Amino acid sequence: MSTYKVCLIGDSGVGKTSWLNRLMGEEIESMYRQFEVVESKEKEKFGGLRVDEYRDSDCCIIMYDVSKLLTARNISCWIRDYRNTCPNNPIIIVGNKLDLGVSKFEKRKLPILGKNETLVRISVIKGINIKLPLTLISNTLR
Ligand SMILES: Nc1nc2c(ncn2[C@@H]2O[C@H](COP(=O)(O)OP(=O)(O)OP(=O)(O)O)[C@@H](O)[C@H]2O)c(=O)[nH]1
Ligand SMILES: [Mg+2]
Repeated sequence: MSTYKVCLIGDSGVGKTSWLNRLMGEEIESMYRQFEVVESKEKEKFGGLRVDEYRDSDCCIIMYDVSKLLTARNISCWIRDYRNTCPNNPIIIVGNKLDLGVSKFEKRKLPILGKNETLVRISVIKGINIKLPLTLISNTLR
């Protein structure tokens, strides 16, 4: 079975590490074993990953916090950062913290999605849709 390399980036505090930890706590079905996820370093607002880490990846997850508008507005910066190295790979935009409610003005802050860009909303804490980002990736890359 081939392995998919996934870059996981997004503003600090949106829940990237929590999501990875939660997934690891799940009973891992064989399908999910094929993912190798590299998360951007802690507390680096626009740190992102290294170019060589982007270059090796098959796709990217950009996480934001549905209750924090600034993190939605920053998605386009993260897209640009990844697209500099990987113009055509799929990007899954993951809005986390659905349990806190989606900000009323979110729609205005979200970027217009391009080809190969999909948006899903999840809640790590409530366990809503937490496997969906990986399912979408495996469907897209298959
Ligand atoms: N309400 C709520 N809080 C969440 C959820 N997921 C994560 N959190 C909280 O968000 C905070 C930040 O989570 P982290 O996983 O450390 O965020 P991160 O994106 O890894 O942040 P950096 O490593 O600094 O880039 C923690 O206090 C989590 O408990 C969620 O679904 N709902
Ligand atoms: Mg983290």
